[in-house]
Amino acid sequence: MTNKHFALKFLREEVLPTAFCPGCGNGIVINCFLKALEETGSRDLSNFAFVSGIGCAAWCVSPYFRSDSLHTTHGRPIAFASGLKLARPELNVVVISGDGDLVGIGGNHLIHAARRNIDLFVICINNLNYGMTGGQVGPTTLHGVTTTTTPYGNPEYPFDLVRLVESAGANFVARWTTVHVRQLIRSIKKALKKEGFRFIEVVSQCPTAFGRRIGKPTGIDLMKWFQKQSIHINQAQNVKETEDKIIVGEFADRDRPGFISNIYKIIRLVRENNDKN
Ligand SMILES: Cc1ncc(C[n+]2csc(CCOP(=O)(O)OP(=O)(O)O)c2C)c(N)n1
Ligand code: SF4
Repeated sequence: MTNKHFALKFLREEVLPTAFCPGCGNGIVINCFLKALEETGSRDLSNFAFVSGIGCAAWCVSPYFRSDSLHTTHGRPIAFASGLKLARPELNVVVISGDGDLVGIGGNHLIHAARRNIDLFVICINNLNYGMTGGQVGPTTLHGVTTTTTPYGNPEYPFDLVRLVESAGANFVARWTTVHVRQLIRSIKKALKKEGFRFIEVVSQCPTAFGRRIGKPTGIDLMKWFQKQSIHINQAQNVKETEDKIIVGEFADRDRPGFISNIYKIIRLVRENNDKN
């Protein structure tokens, strides 16, 4: 008898292998997410619903996860997920999508979902560019970096995603890279157990559309770069210049009631009031 990889029970074997390029970081994120589920005792995905937008990262869940999923329009997964969670509060609703999808075209949904503290778990795979469409500059692309649309270097500055989402009001916020698999699995396990808005940014490699334009043409080149540039939030406080660093760690861990319990409290009050009248 052959020993199957643990992740296969969560995946649709009939559509494997994935369509991702060799060296892409998306597989590492899928593996970490499924490992976290395995370690928290999940045997299948029946109490989950996954939502993604458009882009390579959005393909992580659909069609590969053996679960219900919505593969939605570009930028709108959080809007779809919010409606789904309101209608089916008993489901664990998880959004896995890219930085262009969640923070570029979908940026407004992201900050308002964090402000509402709505009970969604969002994993943003930040590969620092629009990968699927050929490597254009995006709102997370580093300053000065060469992309297909910034051949002389990016004149803009990137969002600091974790600070943005933390200050908007999310209950749980973390950033890791694809090099930090143990830490990422730990944060995913923590986020899965919490209510409210939970957000994990994973800085991930896109060798095909991004890496080869900055002299890092393989997944390993980019991962070595992430490792070199990463600094833990606790150490970053003692370092003067952190602009070119990837600050990793957990940035918020709060326990404010989530939007679902707040709104259902109001629904109950309205019903009680109606019954009286
Ligand atoms: C409304 C709309 N605008 C633009 C596009 C083209 N488009 C498809 S994927 C994509 C970028 C996705 O980037 P990201 O979310 O970072 O995912 P990645 O492919 O890098 O994983 C864009 C702009 C689209 N599909 N729909
Ligand atoms: S283009 Fe980039 S993000 Fe998309 S599959 Fe290839 S390596 Fe991954």
